[in-house]
Amino acid sequence: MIDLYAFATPNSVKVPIALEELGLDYTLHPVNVRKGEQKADAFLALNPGGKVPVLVEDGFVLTESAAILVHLAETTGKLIPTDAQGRGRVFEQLFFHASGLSPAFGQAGFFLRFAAEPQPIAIERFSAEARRTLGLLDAVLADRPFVAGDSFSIADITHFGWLWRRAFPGIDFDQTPHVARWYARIESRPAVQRAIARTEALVPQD
Ligand SMILES: N[C@@H](CCC(=O)N[C@@H](CS)C(=O)NCC(=O)O)C(=O)O
Repeated sequence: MIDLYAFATPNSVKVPIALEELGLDYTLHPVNVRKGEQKADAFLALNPGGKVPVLVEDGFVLTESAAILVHLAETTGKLIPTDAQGRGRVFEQLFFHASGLSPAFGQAGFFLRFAAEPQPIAIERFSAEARRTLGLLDAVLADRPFVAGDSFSIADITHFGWLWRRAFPGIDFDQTPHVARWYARIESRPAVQRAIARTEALVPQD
């Protein structure tokens, strides 16, 4: 039995995408990060880090979207290659996402939208870093159909999460045609569409 605690956020959506692609049943529990529910005691007992997503599988609690994707891929033997070089390429993209693209997009969005006082140097620094990391991804996709090689993998899912929410840091695909083509292909996958619909439905309509 799989329970997923999530919201309509870039890191959350990655997990429903993987679960839908793998054909696994799961129950989605909304954690409204706009209302601060991720800092409530009940949720902190699950994840002391106070962030979504959190996966609970038969009592096993796992945080960090990349770790969750790796766990799902390893337990099913899908969405990750079996050969060492293929796996290396997948991990290369997962780490690049977690340490590079994801923080740049997150900080750029924060300083653009939430900072109490305008912080031009921070906006400039993180927006440039967001564009730089997207440019690196574009160069990768000039040579490959998927971010880690010839087949769709958890590496595609991890990048898709933040690119799905690219409006938050004010990023578009105008200068990255390979990313634009890849994104459209991933977005059109039926499992991805089901996952997005379920994730968006977590937001209350009020
Ligand atoms: N490295 C974590 C980051 C998780 C994260 O930043 N989650 C955001 C939503 S995308 C969150 O919970 N934000 C609420 C907060 O920081 O209070 C992962 O990949 O799972």
